[in-house]
Amino acid sequence: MLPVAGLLAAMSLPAAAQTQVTIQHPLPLNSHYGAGATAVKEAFERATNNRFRVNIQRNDNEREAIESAQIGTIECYLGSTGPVGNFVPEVRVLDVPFLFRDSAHARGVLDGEIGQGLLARFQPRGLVGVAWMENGFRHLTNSRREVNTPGDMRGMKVRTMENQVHMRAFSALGALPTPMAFSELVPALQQGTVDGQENPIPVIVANNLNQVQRFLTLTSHVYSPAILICNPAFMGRLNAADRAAFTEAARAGAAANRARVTADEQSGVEELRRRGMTVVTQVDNGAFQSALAPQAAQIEQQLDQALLRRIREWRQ
Ligand code: EAX
Repeated sequence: MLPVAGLLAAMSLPAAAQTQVTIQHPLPLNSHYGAGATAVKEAFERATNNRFRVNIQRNDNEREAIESAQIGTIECYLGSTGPVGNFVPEVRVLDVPFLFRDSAHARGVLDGEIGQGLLARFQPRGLVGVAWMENGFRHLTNSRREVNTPGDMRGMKVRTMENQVHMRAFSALGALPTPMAFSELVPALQQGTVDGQENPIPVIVANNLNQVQRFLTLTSHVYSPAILICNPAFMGRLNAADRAAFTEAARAGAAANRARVTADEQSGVEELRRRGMTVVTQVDNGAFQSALAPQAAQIEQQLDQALLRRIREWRQ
C-alpha cells in the first residue's frame, strides 16, 4: 500500500508525465519472477515519487524478450539465464551441471565479485546486467516412467532451454535434447513432441506442468540463475539518483524473488504430489554426475576453466 504522500504524488502526476518502464518476464504474475518484478516496481515508483511507472508484462519467450530489451522496445527483461549465453557467451559458465553445491553457494557467487564481474560482460553486448535473481535448481519431469537412474532417461525426448551446455549434458545422459522456447513447451508436452522437460519446482508449480507430466525426479542437475537485464539507452537516460534508486529496487526485487523460490521449493513438492505427480526424491546424484563426466570435461574445455575453479572453490 503506497503511503499517503505516494498516493498524492501519483494522483498529482498525469500518466503522460510519468516515464513508463516495461519489465517482461515469462511466468504468471503469481510466481517467483512476478514477486521479483512487483518488488522492483513498488520500490522504484516509491523512491521516485511515481515519476516512473513500471509496467509488468508476461512474455514466455525469453530469447524474444531479451532481444526486445537489447533493441529498446521494452526497458527490461527478468527471467532465466537459459538463452542468455547466446547473447553473452561468458555466462555459459553458470550452466554447467552440478556446479553449485546449494542455493547459498550460488547466491554467494553471483552477489560477490564473480557474479558482478559477469554482469560487467553485458555492456559490450548491448545489454545492461542489473542484478542476479533466481530460478532455482532444475529437476526432471516426464510423462513416460519413473526416472531413478541415468539409464532410465535413455532415448527420452527431453525439452531443454535453447542452451548449448544443457543440450550437450542431456545428450551425454542418453536422452534426446529438444531445445525450444518456454512458450512452446506445454503444447509440445501435450502433443507428445517431447516426453519430458526440466525446470525448477517454482516453474513446475506456477505453470501447472503436473497437468501434462506424471513423473518428477528431484535431480537438481543444474542451478538456474535468473537475471534482470535492461536496455542501455534506458539506463543511460536515468540521472545518478534515479539509477541508484533503480539499482536499489533491483536488490529489493532479488530479495523478494529469492524468498519466493525458497518458499516454493519448501512447499512445491508436496503440492505437486497433491496434484497427482509421482515424485522420486531419493536420487543418486553421483550416478548422474558419473554419467555426465566424460562429456563434462569436453563441455568445460570451451568455458573459462579458471573461473569454473574459482566458483567451485568459493566459500562463504
Ligand atoms: O525462466 O525456459 C525455461 O525452462 C525457464 O526455466 C522458464 O522459462 C523460467
